[in-house]
Amino acid sequence: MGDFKLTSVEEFEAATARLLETGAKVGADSWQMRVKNQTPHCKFGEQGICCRICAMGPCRITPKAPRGICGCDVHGIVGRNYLKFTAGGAATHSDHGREICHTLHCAEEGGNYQVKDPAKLLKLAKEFGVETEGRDIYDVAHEVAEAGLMEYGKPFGFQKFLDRMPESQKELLIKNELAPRAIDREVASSMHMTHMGCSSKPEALIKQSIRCGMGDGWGGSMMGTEFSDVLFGTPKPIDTEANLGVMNADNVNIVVHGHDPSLSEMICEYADDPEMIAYAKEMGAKGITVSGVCCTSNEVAMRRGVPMAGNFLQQENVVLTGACEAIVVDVQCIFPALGPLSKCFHTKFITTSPIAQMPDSDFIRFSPENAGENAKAIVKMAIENFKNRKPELVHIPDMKQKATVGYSLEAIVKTLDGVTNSQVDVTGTTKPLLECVTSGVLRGAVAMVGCNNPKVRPDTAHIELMKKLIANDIIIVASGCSAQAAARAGLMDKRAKDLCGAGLKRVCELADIPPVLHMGSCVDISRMMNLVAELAKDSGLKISQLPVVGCAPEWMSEKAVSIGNYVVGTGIDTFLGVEPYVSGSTEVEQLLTDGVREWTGAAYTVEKDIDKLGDAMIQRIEEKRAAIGI
Ligand code: CUV
Ligand code: SF4
Repeated sequence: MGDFKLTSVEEFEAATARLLETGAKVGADSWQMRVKNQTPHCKFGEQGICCRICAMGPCRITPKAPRGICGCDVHGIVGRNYLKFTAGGAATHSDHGREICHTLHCAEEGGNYQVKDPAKLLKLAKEFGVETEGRDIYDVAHEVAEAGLMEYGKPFGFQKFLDRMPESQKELLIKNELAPRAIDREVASSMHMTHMGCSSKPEALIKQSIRCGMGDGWGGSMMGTEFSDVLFGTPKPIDTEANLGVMNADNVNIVVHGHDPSLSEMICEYADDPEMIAYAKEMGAKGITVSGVCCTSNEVAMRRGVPMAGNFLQQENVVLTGACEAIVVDVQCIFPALGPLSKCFHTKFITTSPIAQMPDSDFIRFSPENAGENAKAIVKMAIENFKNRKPELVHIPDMKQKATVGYSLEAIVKTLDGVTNSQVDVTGTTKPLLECVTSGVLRGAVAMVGCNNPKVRPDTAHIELMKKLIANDIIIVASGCSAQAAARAGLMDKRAKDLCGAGLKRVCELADIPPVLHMGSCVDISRMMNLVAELAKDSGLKISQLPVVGCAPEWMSEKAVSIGNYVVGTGIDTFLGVEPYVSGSTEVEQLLTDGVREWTGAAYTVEKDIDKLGDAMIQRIEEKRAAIGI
């Protein structure tokens, strides 16, 4: 097996420090410097007590001025801000899902995009009531795509995928008016409710925050995941590597960054093209290396084993290596800093989406129709840029870990099939996993998700929490930048089983899995929702009774709040390590950390001390076990 050692956060930091020295030489700015300039942050903003939704304001709440000019109190202002924040995130994820629906609608035999997983398509067709008998697979694909697109604006009914929920949770949501209707309607209603002179009652605002989030998790994001699987294949376990050392000094390095696999898949496709590789050699490189940052990296890692260079707060680092010929981005979580930073190096910063246009970038507009030809043009551009490298600036930290990724719900069910003592046939269900949990071999599961945030020492919370949880026989499913933190540390190496408690270690050995399972990108948190829904159905328990919790210890984006709301809305307790901007209102805080439990079966816990956050999760899992007598 060879020696195995986790990479420590100190080692990450030493590598970053070395890269920042290069940055200093070329006069580059960095987030580390900008954080200093922005500290301390505005207290009003931090507490969520500033309102600027009408031009009589901005109004900010102080002891002397307890109400805005319109008379809105602090609870109304904080609640409205929270709902607007959610709506931003839900719109973002859902629009990503919509793009994927459009891509599927453009799929054709021999075209840029094709159906790679027909079985999944047929399953979706059945769910959406689309006729499949004797039909061409592409006719089915187009009709399913259209049915998906209709979910965004349908005038009546709830999100189709709610039918995947156990009845208990679905009924609870319908009863409390939390079941999401059309996705766009939930976003628009949120914007309507937060207009001047509409809702200022915290209960109403928080309820809509949950419902809007649910439209993301059980609507837009879930379609994003499912339709991506149809187009690019449902992930299966695959080996890859993670951290900056995956970049190769001898090769043309292309880094994909953003979220939509329609771009990254195409770039990978053309980077593998023998014609392109030959061209790279002609230009003096030994080959082409594609690696990724953020969620689009997760997408191509899960399906192709493309290595992960880093997560959110490493995006500047890939340019600082001096060995990045092109950083190609689509949408979301892209630092505008990449423009000016690239200018300090030879790096081409290529934007591709009308949704994310940035100064100091080359804009090559990507669409399903021109995807092939534009991907080829981008790969060529990167190759031709190889000669412009400044050798004296090249430094790639020699640091990477092996990772096994690709644990879609389907893959988890299949992989764990053998791990059971059951006399009855439980294959193809979550029952083997349930058996591990009920017998106590596994104490429970934690879904680790979300971003990095400079407010937390980057990656420490993700990594330290995971280490603690697996040592306590709690299996981790991870996505987004959390998954990348795990992979870079080595926690997705199967040898990390030695860091687990005896029970989890045994499961890892029997199933041949790492203790932290990479379930994909942020939209793929929908895979986790489907997993818990199946676990609840297979066990006859409510979702809120399962010894399962969610955790976003370093979150930063609006999307993360939308996610948190749908995880809570699904009935899963959610633990945050960064405060949302709600501390200004005792009422809103009370609702989020307690009141919502009555409506959904779950609530939030916010705890900035990482160790205490871990203890709180373990305690919650044990309480849930005790309550169901296991
Ligand atoms: Ni969508 S939302 S920083 S890339 S997880 Fe990563 Fe994941 Fe947060 Fe963005
Ligand atoms: Fe001020 Fe009310 Fe206008 Fe907000 S809506 S800015 S609190 S007057």
